[in-house]
Amino acid sequence: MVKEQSIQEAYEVAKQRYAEIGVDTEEAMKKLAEIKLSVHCWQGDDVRGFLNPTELGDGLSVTGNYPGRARTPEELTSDLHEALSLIPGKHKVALHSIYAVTDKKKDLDEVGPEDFKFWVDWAKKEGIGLDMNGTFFSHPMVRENLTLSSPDKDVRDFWIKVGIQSRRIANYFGQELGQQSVNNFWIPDGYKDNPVDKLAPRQRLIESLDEILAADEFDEKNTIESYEGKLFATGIESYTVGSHEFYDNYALTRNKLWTIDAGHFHPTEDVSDKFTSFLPFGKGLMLHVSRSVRWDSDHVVIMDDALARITRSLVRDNLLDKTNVGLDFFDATVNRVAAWVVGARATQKSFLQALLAPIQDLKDAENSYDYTTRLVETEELKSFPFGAVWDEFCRRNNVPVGTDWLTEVRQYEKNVQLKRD
Ligand code: RNT
Ligand code: ZN
Repeated sequence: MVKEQSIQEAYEVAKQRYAEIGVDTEEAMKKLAEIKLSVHCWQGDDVRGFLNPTELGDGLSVTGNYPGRARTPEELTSDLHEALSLIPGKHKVALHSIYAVTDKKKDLDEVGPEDFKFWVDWAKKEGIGLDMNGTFFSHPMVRENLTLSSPDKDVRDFWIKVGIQSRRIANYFGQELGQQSVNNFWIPDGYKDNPVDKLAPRQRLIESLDEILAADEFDEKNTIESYEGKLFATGIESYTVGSHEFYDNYALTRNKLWTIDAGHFHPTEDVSDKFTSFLPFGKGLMLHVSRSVRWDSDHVVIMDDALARITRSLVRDNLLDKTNVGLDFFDATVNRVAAWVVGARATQKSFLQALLAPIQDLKDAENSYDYTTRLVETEELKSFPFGAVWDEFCRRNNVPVGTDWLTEVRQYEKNVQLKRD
């Protein structure tokens, strides 16, 4: 157990050190507390859902067989509760159509708000909001890797219904929980080999997406749509219908959000550089904070350079008001609750490190061409005692400090997860 007194003593020293460079640690903690993460439910059960749990496909894959996967709504909410109790602050949980809870035999295009009452009741109990994702994968109606852009009308119509229902569900979340539910659209559509026609699938996708939006008009207070592109996936290497430019333009022209998944770009591309290219024109962003290793591998988020660049850009350029920060990873080689906690806490730590900087001074140096100061100070900041501020933040939020949280996960694993067979 980390001693309360040593946390506070270390914090006082850190507070002094930061004050010397004009940084207010109390202010930084206040700002950090306002950053709500959208914690993805699918890390808990390897993206299977409850509707018709099949193997994941359509370019997505989960590897590993760590014991204790959640198999039912009760197990998944219990695991989520455990994870949320170890992450400081109040957050949101992101769902997918496949997490509908119903006794009736329903297909993916049939689930509606009534099948998410379980989740709304649970979210009310937890005091959190819910985000939504229509599920456009792992279903026999994905024909030859195509859904909303398929040349077959019956295929498109099926998925249009899924999209329409997802909006109704998200609107229900917003209404019931009193906070906007972001409804994210990602579709796997694409070709393994070189297409002859690159235009027609995109035109069909536009028509399908427009049809989904035209079905209902919802108050933006309750829900807004967001669109997530991708570079490629395994089996869909040559052409992705919903590319980044496609959704960037779709979001702009429909006044919706653009989703940037950190794993969906070329490995040398800096995703944080895109925020300030989109936001001066667009309504807002949704992020899927993820970690790609060589490709869109959806590894658990850690404090690496890519994450630091994301959080620094959002903080330094004051973009948090227009950005929804969600997580998206799925690793089945480690305890799944621990995965959530590591990824969420790493994201928060990285935000804190970004907040603990003399941002205006650095901007002034930059604007007066003093690149020497900029270089020296940003480099020095990396070894400032931000960890002591993080520990104090955890202590004040009544969550375990340091690796003490793992002791709790181990207990939970022994008493709950490992008892599942
Ligand atoms: C897939 C996208 C998408 C999914 C989730 C499960 O490449 O990142 O966001 O990971 O919807
Ligand atoms: Zn994603």
